[in-house]
Amino acid sequence: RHERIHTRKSSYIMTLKDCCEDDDLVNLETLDEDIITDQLQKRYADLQIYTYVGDILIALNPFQNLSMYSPKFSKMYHGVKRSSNPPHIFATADAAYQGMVTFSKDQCIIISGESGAGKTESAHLIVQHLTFLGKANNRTLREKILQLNPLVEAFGNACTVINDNSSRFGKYLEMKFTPTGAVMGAKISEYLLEKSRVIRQATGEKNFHIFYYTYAGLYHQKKLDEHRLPEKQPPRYIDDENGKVIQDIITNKSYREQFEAIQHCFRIIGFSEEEVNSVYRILSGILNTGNIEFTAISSQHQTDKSEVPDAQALENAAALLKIGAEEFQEALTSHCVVTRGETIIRTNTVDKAAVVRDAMSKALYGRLFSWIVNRINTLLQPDKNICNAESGMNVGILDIFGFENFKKNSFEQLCINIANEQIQFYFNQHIFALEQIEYQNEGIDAKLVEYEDNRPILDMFLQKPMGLLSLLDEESRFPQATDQTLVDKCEDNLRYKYFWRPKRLEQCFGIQHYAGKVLYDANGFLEKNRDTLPADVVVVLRTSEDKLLQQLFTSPLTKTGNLAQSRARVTAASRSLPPQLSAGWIKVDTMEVMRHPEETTNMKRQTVASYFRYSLMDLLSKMVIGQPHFVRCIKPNDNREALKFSKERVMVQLRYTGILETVNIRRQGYSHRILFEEFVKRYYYLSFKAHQIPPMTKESCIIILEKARLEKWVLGKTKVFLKYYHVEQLNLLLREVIARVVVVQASIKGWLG
Ligand code: AOV
Ligand code: MG
Repeated sequence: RHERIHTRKSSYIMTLKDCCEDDDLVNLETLDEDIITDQLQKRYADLQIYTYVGDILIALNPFQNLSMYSPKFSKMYHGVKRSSNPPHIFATADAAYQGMVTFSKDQCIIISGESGAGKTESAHLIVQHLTFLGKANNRTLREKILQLNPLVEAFGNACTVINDNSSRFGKYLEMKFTPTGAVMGAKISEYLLEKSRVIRQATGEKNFHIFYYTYAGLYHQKKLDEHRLPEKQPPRYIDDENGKVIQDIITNKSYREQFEAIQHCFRIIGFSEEEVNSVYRILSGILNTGNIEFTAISSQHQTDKSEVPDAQALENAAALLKIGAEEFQEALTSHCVVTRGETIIRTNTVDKAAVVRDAMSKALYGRLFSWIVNRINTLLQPDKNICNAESGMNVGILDIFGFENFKKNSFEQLCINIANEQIQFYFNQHIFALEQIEYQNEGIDAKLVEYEDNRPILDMFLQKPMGLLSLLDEESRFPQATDQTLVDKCEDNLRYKYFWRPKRLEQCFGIQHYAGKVLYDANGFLEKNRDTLPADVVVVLRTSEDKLLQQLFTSPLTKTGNLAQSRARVTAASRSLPPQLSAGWIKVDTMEVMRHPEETTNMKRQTVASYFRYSLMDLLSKMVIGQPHFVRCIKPNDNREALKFSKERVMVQLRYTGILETVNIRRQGYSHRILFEEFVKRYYYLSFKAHQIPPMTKESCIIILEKARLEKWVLGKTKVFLKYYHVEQLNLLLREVIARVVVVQASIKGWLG
């Protein structure tokens, strides 16, 4: 099946005609949805899972392992023209890398697609190829970078009904390079971990992978006792309908192997043994915390008091978290209120105590996750002796949780889907809006391509003060508000065709997302948005004798980085955009003071929704500074079956991602638009002598373009308009010329002795 890949030789001197017509949808003679889908289907049957639309890559999930990702393939796709080889994810990684080195510009690879479409796998393959290209002569660094995704994903991914390895957080991974393109470090930013999974999972779903791996590992190391984990009765947080979780953990070899793999990741990346042991203890502490139960003490006067009837779980948790059991119990069953300078202790009802317990587990896990990410970032920081931060460049890889539509959708799905909505908007801006505005400004005659603009939907969510997230925040501030009043409020205020309320379902509302209709159940929205962690619990956790745990609750959380920096990035990015766009580009209020939702002391409370806004802004601010490359993952069927191509499912995805329109604009349009001056600076070598810098004019551009024998380029008022393959050809020529110069210089040196 991969014959073609093996037989097609890669060569610098091939022309565009070598390109197999089928590889790029832009070459299709007639265009409609059916033809595009048929073409993809035909290719899929041949296991050609990748297809181009100009410079955009479509990736169909093969649902089987393909032998096309070995180092041999990395070599094959290194620095060659796209058309020399069949489409491949390595070619996209390569284009980003070459773009970074040639133009000294940051790059960003945006991978999108619905849940289970293959984003995370694609991200891994990109990292693999970039590590290869980055010539990490330091083997340890290479290994560290390769271990970083598996480690973070063990903590941030879980089995859902759609995907056994579903990302439950958004991840932006920046690989850092020296100006000559040697990899020197990496940095991860994490977005919106679905913490609620720690305490509860939907039917057929699981907790985060790491709980099962750890359980299996501790079992085989005979350390379950030490971690107060039972061999029979599963802890509540990982128990399921069958009650056979532990049996599964013990017998399933893969859990144990995964544990070994994670141990390896920790070691290679550079975590200390003490740190890793703390991590396992905290995880076991969380599982034991989940087993703490409460009953009501009813006396004549008080019915709202709770106690812990069986102290075992409480003592276990306290021992693992290295806190006092009594103080712990106090913090769960009561809370301090300060009124008029006086501190009063109020008791918690059984329900309230259970909520506090779960809030603590979520906070523990969330902070542990952030700590791991931060620690990785510290350990993978570029060595200052090799390159200072300013002269380095990076390729960012975005892999978020894909669009989700379950039978029951909650607050988490809403956030996930809004994030996807924002990524789609970014894609549209880049592919359609920006490009067409430039044609107009530059006086270039091009037919306008119509596309589905999802900005109104984003407005409905993000606008202030009447967007859905603002309304949610407003309701979250009222103690009397309920999930029902929230839905009422939305219905009264959101006058959009994208919002509706189903008749017989009380607490539900529907949203017409770009990727389809989703019905949300508002039950629990307010509580999830408030995400409160009582100060009493924080106080107790701060007394922990575990160094790591103490640190989790004392040092301020620097989650996604420095606000001032991201604000500066946004401002800089919006300046470089045409005014029509920059206003709506970053839709969040950059002046908001951002704190972690759990940092409740003194200041006005930060909700999940407002933190989410901030995260989105921060993410976009990172993305907009780089040259984007898009990978569109498509799920060929819903049964995860190899070789099964459901035409309807694919068609729907092609439609909502606007592929037909993308093909159209890529066919007519010019994906690269370079200022005359920049163009001359970059390419004058091709037709002028090195010391003979020509004037930075349109005329010089023409001389260069003609010398390179390119056709079909266009000149605007200030810019050269090029197709992606023009740029490819120019870069190859440039590299050849530079190589010749180097050879000549070397020989001159030789002659002179
Ligand atoms: P996702 O990241 O897009 O979903 P994944 O990357 O986790 O999806 O892919 C889902 C599954 O599809 C993987 O676990 C693999 O089994 C298979 N798969 C995907 N790409 C490939 C490939 N190139 N080769 C072989 N198998 C593949 V989510 O994270 O759920 O949105 O939140
Ligand atoms: Mg994923």
